[in-house]
Amino acid sequence: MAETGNQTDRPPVADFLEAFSGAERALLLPHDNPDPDGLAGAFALRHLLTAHGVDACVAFGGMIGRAENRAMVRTLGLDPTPLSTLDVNEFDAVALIDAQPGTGNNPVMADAAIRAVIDHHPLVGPLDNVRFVDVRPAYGATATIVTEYARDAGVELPGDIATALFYAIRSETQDLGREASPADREAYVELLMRADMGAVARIQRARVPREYFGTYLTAIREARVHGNVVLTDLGVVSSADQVAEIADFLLRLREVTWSACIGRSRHTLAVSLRTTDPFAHAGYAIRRAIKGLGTAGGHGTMAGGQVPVSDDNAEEITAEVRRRLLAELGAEAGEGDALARP
Ligand SMILES: [Mn+2]
Repeated sequence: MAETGNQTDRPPVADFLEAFSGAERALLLPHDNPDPDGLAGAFALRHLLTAHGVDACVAFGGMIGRAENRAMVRTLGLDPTPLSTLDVNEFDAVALIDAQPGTGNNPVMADAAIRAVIDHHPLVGPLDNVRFVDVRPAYGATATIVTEYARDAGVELPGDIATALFYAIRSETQDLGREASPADREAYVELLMRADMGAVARIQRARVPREYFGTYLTAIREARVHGNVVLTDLGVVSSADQVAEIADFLLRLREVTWSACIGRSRHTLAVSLRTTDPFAHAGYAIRRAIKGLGTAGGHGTMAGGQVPVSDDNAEEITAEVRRRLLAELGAEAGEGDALARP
């Protein structure tokens, strides 16, 4: 039976743990190219499951691309396993964290048998076959949901995991300034007292390779302003995370309320969309824009999508995505105006 939220005095964590009773080996999956929120949430849940006698493994599809995310994993000694190195048949229970089935950003298909979905993105489809569903779109981070689980279960999280959860809420909500709820604020303060702030600083100011600056150079050079929208195309990127980071970066442009970034890694076109309008629906906008081409999901002010491409059609599909995005956002079509000139 699927249920969302708490309907009795019984805390959701009790139902979460019950859903895994009898499981021997659980697979905990954040979305592909995982961010701090998915990773921290998965490791905290692993700790909870292990404390209740369930062996659990945190795995991920794609890659951990962003320098801060790599630094988080390294600095805090987290050890997520690339999914491609695992035999998924060895696990008898799967949980999705910070993700939902069928959204295209994780390897789980909509009809796959999974035990639990814990997420803060709006519910994408019915999850009738999932034993435990806790989806809270009002929350700014999945890390907040999981922090509540530990609190309610009376489990003290190790310092590294508390630090990871703290950094997750911080980065996901831009220090509680973006889509944060009172619950996020409460979890943030609770974790602040336990987090290793030296580690947080090392993560946040992670060192980067020279190519990182090249990405910004391309982003600015290729950026075009179409009225209310600034859009750039990074061409080939080494990870989809770069696309999201640049979309965040461009949204600081004073004269726009939307920023969009496109980039291609291997056979996937990644698209990120951001808005300063708290009443906008970036998730719906991007889903409409790439309908029939790919899959997408997201929150009100930030969303992402992925479109499969081949070497033959990448250019044509990129142009189509660009055209449809601009149309969806009511922006001027055509070449646009160069963002900056040297
Ligand atoms: Mn999240």
